[in-house]
Amino acid sequence: MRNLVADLGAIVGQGHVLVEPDVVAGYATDWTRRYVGLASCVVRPGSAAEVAAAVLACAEHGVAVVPQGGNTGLVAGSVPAAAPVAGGSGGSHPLHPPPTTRASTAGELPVILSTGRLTDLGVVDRAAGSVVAGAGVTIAALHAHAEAAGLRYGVDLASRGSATVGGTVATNAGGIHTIRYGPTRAQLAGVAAVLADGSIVDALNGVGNGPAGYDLGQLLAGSEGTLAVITAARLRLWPAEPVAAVLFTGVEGIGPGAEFYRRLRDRLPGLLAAEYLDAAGLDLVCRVGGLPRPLPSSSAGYLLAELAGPVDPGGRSPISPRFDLDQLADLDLPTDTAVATSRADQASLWAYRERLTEAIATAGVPHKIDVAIPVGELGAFRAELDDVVLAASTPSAASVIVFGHIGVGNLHVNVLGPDPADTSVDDAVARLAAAHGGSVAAEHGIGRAKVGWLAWSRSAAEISAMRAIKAALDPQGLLNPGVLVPAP
Ligand code: FAD
Ligand code: 2HG
Ligand code: ZN
Repeated sequence: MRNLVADLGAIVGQGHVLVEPDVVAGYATDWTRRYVGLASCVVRPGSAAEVAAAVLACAEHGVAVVPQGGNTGLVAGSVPAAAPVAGGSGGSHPLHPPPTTRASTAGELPVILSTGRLTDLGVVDRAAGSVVAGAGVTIAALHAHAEAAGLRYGVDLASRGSATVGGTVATNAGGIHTIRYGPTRAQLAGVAAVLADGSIVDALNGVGNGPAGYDLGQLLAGSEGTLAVITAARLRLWPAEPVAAVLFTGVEGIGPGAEFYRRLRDRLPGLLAAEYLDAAGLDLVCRVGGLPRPLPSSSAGYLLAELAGPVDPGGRSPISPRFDLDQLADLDLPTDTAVATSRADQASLWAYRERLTEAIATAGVPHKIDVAIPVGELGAFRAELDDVVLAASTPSAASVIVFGHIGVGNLHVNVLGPDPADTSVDDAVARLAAAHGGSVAAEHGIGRAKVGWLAWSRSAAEISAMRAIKAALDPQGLLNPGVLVPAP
């Protein structure tokens, strides 16, 4: 391992190979603190050529590589396993390793390859409506860059300050604007990446990954670091749509919330976001965040909708609230619905939804089960959920918080209470999702946490095709072993 560290230092400069145990442990611990992995070091290449040389050096030493962007992933895909995983598959659910594991396996530990220095942002190509961004560019930086050119990037998420272009492509991230622009996959106009053998593929020229033949960029979307290290992406940009209003209203649970969403969608073509949170989530975010209650009344659930509107022709304000407020009159909204038209008021309403993940994290180490449920099944799924959690939880005093992107059925079930190492409740909720015709993973990916569940929502033929692709592109199984692809 000392040789590999020296080799990596010769490629990227010694200062960009981090070996200090506390520093490495920080990179090897996931955002939720539920997954604590083991790594030998962290390498921070500054260019695609350095990524290629670093991957090749690891391959020569037979050492696995875990690509990492902002480390905001929620399924343990961005951190190594707690014990080395052999040969590119496997899927244990390792949590909190005993200290002895660290010493006894140190020679085989993976290298975390951080993309934090790949932050080049190209000039916006207005003709094509796209921009090339380095894998380490944060989504917040990308938004600011697009906005400065009068355009918008279609994927947005509360982790925007840390989540990166590479990480969001690798997870095919969704987020709050998926109903309008689609997930990250839909924004991709090309990628550059380093394959497991150190070769560089580059399709950033604006004609995609080749109009004919296999589309490598689309293959890498959702590949979670198991097929290549993405070094940059060409991303589509959309015409900027000013936000006219954000509304926040009570609904009688997620089933009625889905019905209300359908009415909004049918009547308001400018719907940018439709988000749901249940009463437990609102209570928690108000308590932890010190936020005032948004509405005088209480409900079983709450729906937040963001509406695009035209620029004010009078030029007095950048947006024209009247446009959407008139349309809202037909919707039979509860009288105490909050409607925000100024940027500051809109941000205040968004805070109830966007600060929820952090609020949950302050309350404990959550079990996060991100599932996709057919929109028509949301009510039935929710009706069974509490009993399923209760039956699977030890101790039985678990608290359940449900929220998510209601328009696309991406639901985030968060459970606080059961021991982080106990996966019974996770398994039970994922099975319930599959029983309702849903998917065990919506937008966060499979990672290590869900690899044992893949067969509940993907066919044997699909999984065997995934294994074949993995084996063809990464025959030594060096890229993120144990993530996404289940062991045969
Ligand atoms: P990381 O966490 O570093 O990595 C995620 C995966 O991508 C890992 O498997 C890793 O190996 C791989 N990877 C990273 N970079 C590369 C690369 N360059 N090449 C190849 N593989 C790579 N997700 C959503 O989809 N929608 C949301 O609304 C959303 N909101 C969130 C809010 C909060 C507060 C938090 C903490 C997380 C949220 N997430 C959300 C989850 C997370 O932000 C996304 O999964 C995001 O895409 C991860 O990006 P990252 O750069 O942090 O990637
Ligand atoms: C969101 O939509 C994220 O806010 C995070 O996907 C979900 O915390 C979660 O479970
Ligand atoms: Zn989400």
